[in-house]
Amino acid sequence: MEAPRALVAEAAPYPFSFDPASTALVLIDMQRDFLEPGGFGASLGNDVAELRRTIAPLRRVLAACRAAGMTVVHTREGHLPDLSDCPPSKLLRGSPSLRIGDPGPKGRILIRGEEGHDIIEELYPVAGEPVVDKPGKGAFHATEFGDLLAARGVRSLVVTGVTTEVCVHTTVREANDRGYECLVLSDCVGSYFPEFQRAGLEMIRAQGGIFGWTAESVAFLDALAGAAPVPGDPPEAARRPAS
Ligand code: C5J
Repeated sequence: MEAPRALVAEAAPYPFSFDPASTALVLIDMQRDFLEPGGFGASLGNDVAELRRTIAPLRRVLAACRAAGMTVVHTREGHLPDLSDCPPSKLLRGSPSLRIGDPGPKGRILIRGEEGHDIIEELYPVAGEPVVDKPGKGAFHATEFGDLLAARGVRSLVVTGVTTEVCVHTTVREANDRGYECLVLSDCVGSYFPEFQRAGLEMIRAQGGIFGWTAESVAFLDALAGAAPVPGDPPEAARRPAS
């Protein structure tokens, strides 16, 4: 049997070790309604540029994870057309100008099958990549997410997507409780609110990594490419053949 391949990414609060064979890349809710100009998020007055800056680094991470043969899972937040999976507490909260299920700029807001509910073209899933439709903020609640990770032997998650303080946080907190090691890529998660982005990332790595680790995507990509040292490896000089 092949030994697990431990890679190490520079991360905070300390380096993150992972085996690509048991690690999944998770892309949370990279949906048109959150990210595209003219979508639901923009119609509420949010600056989608705050979220769109995640697209370019996430495309590089997605390509590298696909090339490495890693598990890749996408999620979408949304509801059935009859809203039977949307609790009144979510439907009626606050007094937004548009509610879930109302006609929005890209179809009914957060309803499965509508244009705005789907994933942006730049990060569109390819055949074989599961897409988890979730009615809640977290990826585990009322979905097959936990089962599909277990079926693939996943133990670590590299978490990306939007928004940092809502669906990313909810998913990471629950994943942590379920025993997954979570690395959140700071330039691949986004919030409409810069102060929430900063605080959201700090909360994850506070107190010795209370929910997980954070790293820039380049650190993860370097590790995946084998650029970072592997624990237990002899130092570079010792690996060089004697001349
Ligand atoms: C997500 C939200 N995806 N902010 N949803 O974070 O309502």
